[in-house]
Amino acid sequence: MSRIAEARVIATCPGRNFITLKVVTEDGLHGLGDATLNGREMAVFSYLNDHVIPTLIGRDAARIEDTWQYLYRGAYWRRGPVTMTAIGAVDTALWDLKAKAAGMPLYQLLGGRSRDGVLCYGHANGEDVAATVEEVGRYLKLGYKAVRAQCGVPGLPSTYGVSKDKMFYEPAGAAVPEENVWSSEKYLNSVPELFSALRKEYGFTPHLLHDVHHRLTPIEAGRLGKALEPYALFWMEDPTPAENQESFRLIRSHTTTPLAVGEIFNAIWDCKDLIENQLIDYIRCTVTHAGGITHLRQIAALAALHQVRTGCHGATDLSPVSMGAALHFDLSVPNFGIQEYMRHTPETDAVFPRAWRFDNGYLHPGEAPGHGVDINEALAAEHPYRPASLPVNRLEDGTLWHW
Ligand code: KDG
Ligand code: MG
Repeated sequence: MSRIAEARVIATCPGRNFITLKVVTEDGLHGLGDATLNGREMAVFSYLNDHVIPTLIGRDAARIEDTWQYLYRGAYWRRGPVTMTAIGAVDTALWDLKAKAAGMPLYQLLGGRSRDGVLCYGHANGEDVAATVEEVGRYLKLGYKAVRAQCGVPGLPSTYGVSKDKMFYEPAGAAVPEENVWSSEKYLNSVPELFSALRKEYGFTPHLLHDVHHRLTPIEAGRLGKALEPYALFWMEDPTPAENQESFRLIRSHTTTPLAVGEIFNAIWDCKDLIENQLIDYIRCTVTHAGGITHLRQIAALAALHQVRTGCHGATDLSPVSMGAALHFDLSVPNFGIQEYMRHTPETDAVFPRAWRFDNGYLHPGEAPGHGVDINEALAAEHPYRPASLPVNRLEDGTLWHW
């Protein structure tokens, strides 16, 4: 393997925005990393271009760990989503390069297979209980063994996770954030009814998941977890904002519904207390937002000590490059739990040719050297970046709330 000759950041919008880092070595190999931070894309674009790429040129591409330490410790200003997404992109691109140079699929460098396929969950949603039940059935017919179910809340004009059109849910929209209305009281009354209907219709074999999206207080989350116990969820996700890791002790003391947290975490320090105190069951950090394969392996190793399993974030804002890298990690990591999987648009799939595939409820990273995802730069250039933001949330009285 040789030195890094060139690195560039590619912004493209084949239906939604993606930022991709391409690192090219002197011997002509290239590696890719996803650098997409939904709604804050240009912050990472600039961080990479202005502060990271100048330090990469001439560096030995084989020194993945040292490069990680250089970008993390060396920056003085540590952590945060922008910095860690940029580091994650470099790290993923270097692992891709190392595996390509070795002529192996990345999972072989990570210790080889720990399983035959990667269990994934799809996203079903509907305006009301009947529509959501029907949609879950559609996913089960497609072969999914696990489905996340989100449902409209009676009395609220819109809610997180429920599509406005027939396509799967896509939260990023207008350049200036849209404002949604939220009521925890209305939501809390409606969720148990959904899962009761789902278990009645499909029994207890399919795994069912639900995302609260950070909206409840700890005691409300405890109440919801308890109310959902009869329906044996695979997990209840992000019940409350997790800045205060200690608050999960309260939730935990009220419910045995498994808890999943971490899609917005970017470093091991964000989940250290949650993991060490066994306050969660699944850790949802990604390669993209949590410092790449190198750092995610460290988080997973800590989690393994405490019987916490992985459940990597895989919404549409994680590019096919992110999914490619995640699947090699998932296939190899001992304490794997599940992988989130939201399909991308055909335009996105055309821009990012890939080796990974879905088959009967499982994802497979494929046997191509590296992580197996490439970018068609000419096609990417046909889809220029368009500013788009995630919505914000207000309570019915106008108070700003968590989205
Ligand atoms: O960019 C934000 C989305 O990734 C997030 O809202 C999706 O919560 C999400 C999930 O679980 O996929
Ligand atoms: Mg989520």
